[in-house]
Amino acid sequence: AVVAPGAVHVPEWLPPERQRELVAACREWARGPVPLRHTVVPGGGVMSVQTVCLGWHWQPYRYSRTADDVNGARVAEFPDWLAELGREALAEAYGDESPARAYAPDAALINFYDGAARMGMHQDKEERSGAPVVSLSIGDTCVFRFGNTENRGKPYTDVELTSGDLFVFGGPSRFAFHGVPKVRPGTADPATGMSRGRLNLTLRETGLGT
Ligand code: MD5
Ligand code: FE
Repeated sequence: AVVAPGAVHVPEWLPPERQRELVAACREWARGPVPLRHTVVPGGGVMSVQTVCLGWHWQPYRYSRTADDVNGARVAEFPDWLAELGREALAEAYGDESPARAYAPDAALINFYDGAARMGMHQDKEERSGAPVVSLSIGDTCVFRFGNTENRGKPYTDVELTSGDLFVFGGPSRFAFHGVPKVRPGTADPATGMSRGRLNLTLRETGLGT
């Protein structure tokens, strides 16, 4: 479904087998070299979501190779197979005539939401690239709020994201405000590999080079 120009939602795109593979990979990345943690924002606030990064480490509001706000370690490599999955996702969302072949994501943010976690309305502006963001959801269903490019408020559209869903944000939707106002605890099918909570992977081109 095209939610807005450049914003495409593909329900249940990932088969259960691929969901389980991603969950297993995320479990490993969550252990290190930089552990899954609650990000602290400059004002001292602590995000309810827990995050681990690949390729580049995101901290509010910049990217670095090392996790200077956690343990100083260099983040895990962004694997080629995950970039290939990103290209498949773009081809699915936009069709084969899309820039899918040229898509070369070099950073992933992996977010874990427990039943109480939320993400406030924000824009993703740290990347120096207008390339699309690929979002993959696994586990509990959430309410995803897709907003406008002007402000955090209305108009926005609430979309339920369930396990296996793909969402691509490109073109005019790349810099829209968005957030996750609610997770629906206990809605995950354990066959996805998530017995509780919601996992979201976003693939991005940082435009930061090597
Ligand atoms: C999530 N993550 O469900 C979301 C999915 C984040 C974040 O927001 O920053 O880690 S990514 C949704 C997204 C990315 C880029 C643009 C837009 C949405 N958008 O224009 O709506 O954990
Ligand atoms: Fe975001």
